[in-house]
Amino acid sequence: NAPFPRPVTLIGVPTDVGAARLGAAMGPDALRVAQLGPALERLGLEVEDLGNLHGPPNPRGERTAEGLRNLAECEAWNRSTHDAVFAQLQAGRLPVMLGGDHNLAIGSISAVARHCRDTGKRLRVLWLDAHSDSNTPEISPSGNVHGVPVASLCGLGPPALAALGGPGPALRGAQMCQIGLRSVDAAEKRMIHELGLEVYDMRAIDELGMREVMRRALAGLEDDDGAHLHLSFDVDFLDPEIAPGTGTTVRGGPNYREAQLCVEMIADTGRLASLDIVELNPALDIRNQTAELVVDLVESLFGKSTLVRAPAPAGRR
Ligand code: 6HN
Ligand code: MN
Ligand code: MN
Ligand code: MN
Repeated sequence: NAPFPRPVTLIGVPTDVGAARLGAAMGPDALRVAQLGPALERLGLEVEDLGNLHGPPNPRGERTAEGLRNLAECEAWNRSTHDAVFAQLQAGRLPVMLGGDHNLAIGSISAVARHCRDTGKRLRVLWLDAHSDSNTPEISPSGNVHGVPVASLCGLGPPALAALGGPGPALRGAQMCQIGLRSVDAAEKRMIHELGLEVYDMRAIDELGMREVMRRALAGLEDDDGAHLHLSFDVDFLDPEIAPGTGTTVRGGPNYREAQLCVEMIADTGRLASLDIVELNPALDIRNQTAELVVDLVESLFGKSTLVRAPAPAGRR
């Protein structure tokens, strides 16, 4: 598994302060019960589990004047996440966030963006999700922070989140590619265009097939050794028939084979350098099957394949 020489650090982020329902805070331990660390070690990777970050409990607050719920708690969780991720990247390791709800992506991706600025790397973010998570507080129908991380990373919304990694937006919309969308709020549709995100929704996957969608989404990465690929993997990307253990399921997602091809093609680029696994909710799962599925997919993401893989012929890139 030559593409992943760097060691992996697992970072538990047991929070549900950005979510609509309780339970995602148990996600990190469900992934440990499903043997995520040993699975990566079997692939020849060196793995260290830092345990869980600490942060405030969920006050289950109402929306405040800022338009969001639990903003102070989300800020605290994201500060710890940012610092932990930045330290691991500086140490030359590949951080894997065990979430936790998707609000934690503000902390992790702002840290990745800061690291890329410091080291002159080109950052590409892949966002696998049923949702776009591009609301601002003004247009959010729920006030839940897991619905606003993308706009926050692009500099919109309260500075507590939007300027978490320092002044100025962490990200330009064009650096992010979203795949699997099938539930986008009315005003959020316009925001996707304003931010300039590259989006492949379920209709694009139906029409083009997962292979062509991923070929487009990953174009150029394989040949760019100065690229840093961050994957933010929301478990609700997957079809709820195979992944019931998450709080905001939407029917009609990628099936098992499509999901496998998606992560296998990411592995083939050899550029994966940081990863969020978010929105796993064990309280809604059936015998930890969603956590086990995620571990299976993460193995493929880190290069597990059925056959010995020959180098891709030049024409296939
Ligand atoms: N997630 N668009 C909805 C909202 O409340 O803003 C749902 C967001 C879901 C967020 O799944 O990470
Ligand atoms: Mn690096
Ligand atoms: Mn989602
Ligand atoms: Mn999400």
